[in-house]
Amino acid sequence: MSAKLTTNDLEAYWMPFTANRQYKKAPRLLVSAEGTHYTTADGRRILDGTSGLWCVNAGHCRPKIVDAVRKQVDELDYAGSFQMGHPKAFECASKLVNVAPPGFDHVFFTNSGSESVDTALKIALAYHRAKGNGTKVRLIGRERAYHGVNFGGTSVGGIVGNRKMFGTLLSGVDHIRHTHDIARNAFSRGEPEHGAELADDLERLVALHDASTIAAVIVEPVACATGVLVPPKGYLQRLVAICAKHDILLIFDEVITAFGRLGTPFGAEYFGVSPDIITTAKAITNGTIPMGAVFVKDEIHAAFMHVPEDAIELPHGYTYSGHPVACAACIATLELFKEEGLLTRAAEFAAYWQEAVHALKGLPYVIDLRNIGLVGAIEFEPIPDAPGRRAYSIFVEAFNRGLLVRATGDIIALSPPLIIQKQEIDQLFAILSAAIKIAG
Ligand code: PXG
Ligand code: PLP
Repeated sequence: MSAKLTTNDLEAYWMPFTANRQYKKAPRLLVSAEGTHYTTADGRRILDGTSGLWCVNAGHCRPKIVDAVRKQVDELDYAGSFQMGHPKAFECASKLVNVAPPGFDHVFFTNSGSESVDTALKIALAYHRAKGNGTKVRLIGRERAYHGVNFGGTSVGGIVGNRKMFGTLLSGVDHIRHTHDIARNAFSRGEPEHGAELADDLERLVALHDASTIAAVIVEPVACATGVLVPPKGYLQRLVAICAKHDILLIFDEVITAFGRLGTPFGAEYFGVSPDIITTAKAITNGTIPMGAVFVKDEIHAAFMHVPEDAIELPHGYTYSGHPVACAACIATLELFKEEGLLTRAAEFAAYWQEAVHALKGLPYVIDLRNIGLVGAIEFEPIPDAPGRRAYSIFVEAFNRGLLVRATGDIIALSPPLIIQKQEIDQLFAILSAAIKIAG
């Protein structure tokens, strides 16, 4: 083995979504975690203001989940899911449909949000074909959307920087407008007042392409990764109605909003609407083991069940779909969520959280503050000709002061573990406002 391959060599690892050369000059290394805090390689405690990457909803290294994983690895390390099964996958699916909104009676397992999205898009296409509507082949996303990084998710995604390097992507994809409107909605508390009519942009695409060619629309109920765009009041309701009118499936990408982030078990429930398919991942195992799940309504599942009994209804799946260790982690996570009331806990803290977010008003370069559930965002005026640099500097300053936040463009996003205490919320905002004053 080459001598340069030591553990201190940062070179070999090509890090995802990272400025690799900049990072490796001043690495930020996390070595352990517990509850709401990480510990760095140099022994500093860091308050986790982002639940990892929006996934550690119950806090870090919870013994119940750790024990379940340990026991499972020891008992059944791996079992395939193609024409085979193991009990925990069935138990896990049953427990998941019990926490899902009414009507979502079937679960397809994946290993990530990106895989959940591509799975959902494929199910939508195959569903229409199974119903005899094989011309419904177009997929509609939304500007500024993040649906992961696989080809399907990149295609329906709407973040230019994530798309432009990768060719023409899927054909037959179009996008409706995003809902961000600082001019009318800056400093909104929860859902903004203005913009429900932006849902009508789907009617524009229906007029252009014809409903007979459109299979599905995919949206994040709250577009988190792009910088927390909260849907205007009435927007999602309008989108649901337009989809129903034209027999277009509505996919809610709840990779972030599922499992309590908004104060309800799923985001669909927060907004009182019911889509046709829901994609999840992340907090499904509290981030402990990779896993994703696609929830479908009975009507969709049933459409696949008309082929002969010995035919495979959906030729799709992953080597690790329903992995035993992921299923064990998921079951323990759902039990922990239930024991501690975590799927609704954000609702108890949302008002306190909202006040804390909006108390940042007036700090330098802050042009918008947004919040919903236990999610917050601070948008900054960009440095001329250096987009993203201001938020990045604040992120680094906050980290040096003991707080992990997420910078995306010139927006700082916040999403602490749902177990956070009020005093830790105060601490989070004290560090953040100091970082904004110094680095902003
Ligand atoms: N859909 C949505 C709505 C997401 O937020 C994915 C799909 C993809 O999931 P995977 O597991 O394949 O990464 C996501 C992921 C950020 C950030 O900085 C957001 C995500 C991932 C990493 C960072 O906000 N969202
Ligand atoms: N590529 C090759 C050559 C494979 O054999 C497989 C799975 O068998 C895959 C890709 C897909 O891998 P996964 O099922 O882990 O997504």
